[in-house]
Amino acid sequence: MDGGKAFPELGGAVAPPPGVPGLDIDPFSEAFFADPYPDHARLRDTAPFVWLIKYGIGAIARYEDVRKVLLDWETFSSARGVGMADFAKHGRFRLPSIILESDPPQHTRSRAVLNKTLSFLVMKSLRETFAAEADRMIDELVEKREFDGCAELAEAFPLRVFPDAIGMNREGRDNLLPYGDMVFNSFGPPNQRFLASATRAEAAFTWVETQAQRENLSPDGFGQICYQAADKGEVTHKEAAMLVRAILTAGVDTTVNGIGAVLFALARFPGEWRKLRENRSLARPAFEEAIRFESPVQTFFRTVTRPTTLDGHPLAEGDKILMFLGAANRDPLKWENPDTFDIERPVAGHVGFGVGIHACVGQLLARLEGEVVLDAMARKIGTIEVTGEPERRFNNTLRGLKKLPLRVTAV
Ligand code: OVV
Repeated sequence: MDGGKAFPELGGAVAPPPGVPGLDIDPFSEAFFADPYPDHARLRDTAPFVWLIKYGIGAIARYEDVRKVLLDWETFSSARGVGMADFAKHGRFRLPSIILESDPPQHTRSRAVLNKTLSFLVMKSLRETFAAEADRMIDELVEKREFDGCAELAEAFPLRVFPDAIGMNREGRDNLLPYGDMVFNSFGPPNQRFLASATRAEAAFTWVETQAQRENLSPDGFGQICYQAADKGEVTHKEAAMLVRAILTAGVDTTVNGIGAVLFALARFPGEWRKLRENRSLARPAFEEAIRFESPVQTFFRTVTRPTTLDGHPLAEGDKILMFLGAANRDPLKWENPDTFDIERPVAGHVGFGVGIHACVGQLLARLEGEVVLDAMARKIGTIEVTGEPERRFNNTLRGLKKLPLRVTAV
């Protein structure tokens, strides 16, 4: 592991500051992951700013507050890490990301390059290939009739199209999911879940660094766009490698859980599946609504840079704040029937991709993947049903399944 201490020393029953309600919720426990919604409601209903006693950390779960903090990057910094660990106090377990874990002006330079790398025009160039792969994959699954919606579709599709599109080697692609799983676990507390995933992905550290080098990316993959920007002096060549690392880290587990979310939702809400079959232009809105409904990325932290207040409570420089994106996306003060999956609702403004300068830079890629899969399904599948108990995959940041037994019929 590179840089600093491997695991931060954190947490430990810190009493709330005067006037801030303390809650005994552990948002990084399996009990919470199994059904976060009652606790999300407690977090939202108790007060705008609450205290998580177990970790000694302040938290926000209402839509308006989460949005406000996300938009105010000057007060709520990402540069000391967007996980529970504060880089300034606890060290870091990998080299910081120059996009995720940075503020302007560094962030602005990094972001400009990734905006180009993952632009609308680049996505347009990928669409035909992605759609053809989705068609092929759905044809096979319809033929099979019964399959695991996770392994055989939600994971299989991104793993089929993403590595080729960025221009990766054939070897080592199996590192992508364990590496992402570890990094997304690292944003939570240093619990057993994180330690176990770090052990599993130990070898992936050097692999990801090597894979991000220019000579290991094919000339026609979109990873090269980062290096072309470096040739023009927009970032250094070392930074280009760091930006490719960011795409490799953030680009797979997220889309896997996004596609998993929409499959699971459509299987549980047959009325919505019917609407999609009747009107394929709902493919993109359906994916978007699934991002709101399940919030594959559940939480991120920020670090306070200067004295400020939240709900009237003073915050000091160095305080960490936990933002519940998933709770904000189901806040009844913002959303009508928030717990209903409705592919025709006005879903704009959800914070599943964040908002502000750090809003997901890969969201066009995520939407493209979601859309082509749903479009192929709507043309080829008649009915979808869940045939067995779905199993959750537990991660400190990501919400999703590891198993989703499905049966489909042809149209
Ligand atoms: C959004 C995200 C998640 C995980 C890693 C990164 C970004 C990164 O920049 O490395």
